[in-house]
Amino acid sequence: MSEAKVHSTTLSANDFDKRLQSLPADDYVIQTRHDTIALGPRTWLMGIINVTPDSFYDGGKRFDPAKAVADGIELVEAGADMIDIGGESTRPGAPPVSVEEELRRVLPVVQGLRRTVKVPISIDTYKAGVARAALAAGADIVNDISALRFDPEMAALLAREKVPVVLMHMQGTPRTMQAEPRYTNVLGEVRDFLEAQIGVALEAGVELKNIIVDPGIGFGKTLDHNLILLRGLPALASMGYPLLVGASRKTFIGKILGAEPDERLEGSLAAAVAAVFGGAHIIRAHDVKETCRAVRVADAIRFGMPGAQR
Ligand code: 7PM
Repeated sequence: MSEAKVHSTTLSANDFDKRLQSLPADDYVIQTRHDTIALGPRTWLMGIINVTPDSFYDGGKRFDPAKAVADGIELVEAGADMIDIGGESTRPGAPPVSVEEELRRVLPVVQGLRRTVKVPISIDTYKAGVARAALAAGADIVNDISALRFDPEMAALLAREKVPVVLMHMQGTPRTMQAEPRYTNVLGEVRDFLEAQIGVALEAGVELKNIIVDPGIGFGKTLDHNLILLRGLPALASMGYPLLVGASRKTFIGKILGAEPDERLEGSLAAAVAAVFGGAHIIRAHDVKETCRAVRVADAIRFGMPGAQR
């Protein structure tokens, strides 16, 4: 009869306490031009405003700037810690948009929200021209789904403006990414890609405290790839940069549940909670009120209540 292997997993009370103390990412800081944002005591929530006629979930609803601004204010009231404004759909095969058209869509919304909300505003664009104008209009953060690959001017702009950037992984381009996503080791390749693009950013003069990384859930990934990435988030969190995760209403949830985008709320909340436990610092979500409630409970389990003894 073979003997079952028994590993000692006993931690002294003191070791256990140390492990808990080291869990929260207290020293993760993002430096905007106006604020020092201490990530870590709790998970931050990025609410999404798409100012596009063709976005997969909320497309069309917010094409009117006044409506988009009103919705942004509502997202902040619902608990968004920052707002991400995008003017070009990144849906596979979506038509590209010119700088002029993208600015026509997003600038009034950036201006309107800058006047009315205090939270940081992120501009979702891979075009340096759009980022430049949005930053001048009061945006604080650039969310670049190409991680500096699509516009050779982006890195220098970010360095000059000293603003935080989200470097997101995508295999290929929005047009091609879902054709036949292929990896030998998706987690390792995403990590290597992010390290490489961090190198590009640093080389251009972007500061360490301005870098946020993101595995790009749904961007050139199969269902299995997305699940491996979400399961492997600790390997990305351990890179040492603030980690943003966007799974809200994405196709992989639809595939698991057999659900259309408007039936993906519960699945999105499950993914958000999984991301919190995987070490995500920022969750990007459409349904801010619901995600905020789910994440607050996840945070309390993970970190304890604010001010409580750990
Ligand atoms: C099709 C695929 C349509 C993906 C819409 C989407 C992310 C992002 C988006 C993300 C960061 C959506 C996305 N997703 N930016 N922009 N991370 N940093 O669901 O995961 O809104 S667009």
